[in-house]
Amino acid sequence: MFAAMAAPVNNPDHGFCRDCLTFQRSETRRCERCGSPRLARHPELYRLHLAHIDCDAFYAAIEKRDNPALKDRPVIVGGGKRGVVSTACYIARIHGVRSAMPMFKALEACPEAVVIPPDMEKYVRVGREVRALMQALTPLVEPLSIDEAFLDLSGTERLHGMPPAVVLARFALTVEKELGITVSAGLSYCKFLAKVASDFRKPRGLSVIGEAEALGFLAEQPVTLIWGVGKAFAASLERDGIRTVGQLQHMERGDLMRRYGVMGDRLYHLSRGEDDRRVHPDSDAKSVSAETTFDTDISAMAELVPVLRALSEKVSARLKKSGIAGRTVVLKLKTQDFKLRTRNRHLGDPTRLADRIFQTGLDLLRREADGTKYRLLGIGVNDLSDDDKADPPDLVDIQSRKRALAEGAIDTLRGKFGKKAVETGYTFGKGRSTNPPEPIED
Ligand code: DCP
Ligand code: MG
Repeated sequence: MFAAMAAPVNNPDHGFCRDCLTFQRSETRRCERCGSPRLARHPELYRLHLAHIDCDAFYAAIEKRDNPALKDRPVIVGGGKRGVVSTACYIARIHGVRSAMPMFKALEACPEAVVIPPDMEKYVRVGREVRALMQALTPLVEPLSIDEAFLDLSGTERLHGMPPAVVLARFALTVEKELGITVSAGLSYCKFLAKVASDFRKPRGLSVIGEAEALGFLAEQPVTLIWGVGKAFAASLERDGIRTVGQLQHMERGDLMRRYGVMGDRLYHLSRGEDDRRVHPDSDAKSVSAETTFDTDISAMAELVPVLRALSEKVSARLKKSGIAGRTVVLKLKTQDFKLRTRNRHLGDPTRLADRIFQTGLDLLRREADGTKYRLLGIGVNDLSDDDKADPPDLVDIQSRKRALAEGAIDTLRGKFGKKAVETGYTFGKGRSTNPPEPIED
């Protein structure tokens, strides 16, 4: 194995084999030891430490694992109430089948496909197993969804006896052997480019974007590569004549911010490969949240707001019951195409009040209500502490203070007469007329 080799560690001229994990001294096309063509080589290979790992065709890969007869057949996981493709295996993708495609279209493109209804319980279980293997590599694992996470592998070289690049390759082999599915990994110096890299050569990819090549690489890319630039925003950039990241590299920060606000700042930095976001380890156990998935995707504030209010009250009730409060409010949205958006707002002091959670969430939500259709909305707090220092009356402004007092009164009434005794203006009547979905708690 790698660690046992008397290897010239960190010599950038040496690549390694992704199948037997041995160093490769020369420019051979195949591994000198096992003959594999899967060699990793890059001038910065042994210096980079920020990784993004994403499982390949996740749901479909699990179904193929569990039924070997499907191995060489096109497999689509999906259907059910929404009637869309959740994912398709890479064979079905050759025929043009894609996630979120209506099932009838997918079957037009690939009539011979085997369609399997989703088994979420199983996928969640495998997702957890993948995560446990990640956490064995570093405590700095930040999950983004069921099948992907960022990992900060800096400082782990001594622990593993090998540089992060090799740790990643070994991880991929372990997942294949132990869990029977495959992953792709991206390695870079920042989150943005690590995520871009992991998508490069799927399936079973290991791609590297180094610092030296970042600017040149980015210059060639379409603006949609930038995290947060969806179809609608790309269209407005296009109206301003901006199509490539390279064009953004030539614009000034002030100009971008004047035109596009906070997003302008992001465009400025990310287009230049500047991203200092750190990897935040999984903080599930340290947060209280509630979320709901809609029956049909929604984009209108008028429909999102009452749900946000109901969820905020739910979170607040749980905080109050446990005698705790949170200092950071987290808004979570999942778009129609399953992209997760989380937005945080740090409060001056911890809160347990539904109204403060709601108002903060509302402020965050307004920025995201850009016509995007959402399938999931969630709200929560983290940075938890005891509630003795929560919502100090002398720190909140007069309006919030009034609302805090009102909320205290509502709590007392609900305590006496039950949950439905008082409904606020935001949620009043919604339960009867539009049948809002029940929040699902984390
Ligand atoms: N998913 C879904 N509907 C979507 C997108 C994804 O139900 N529109 C589910 C099914 C996927 C899983 O989430 O298997 C992970 O999403 P990815 O975007 O990572 O897609 P895959 O893992 O399926 O494929 P890839 O190899 O492109 O990562
Ligand atoms: Mg995936």
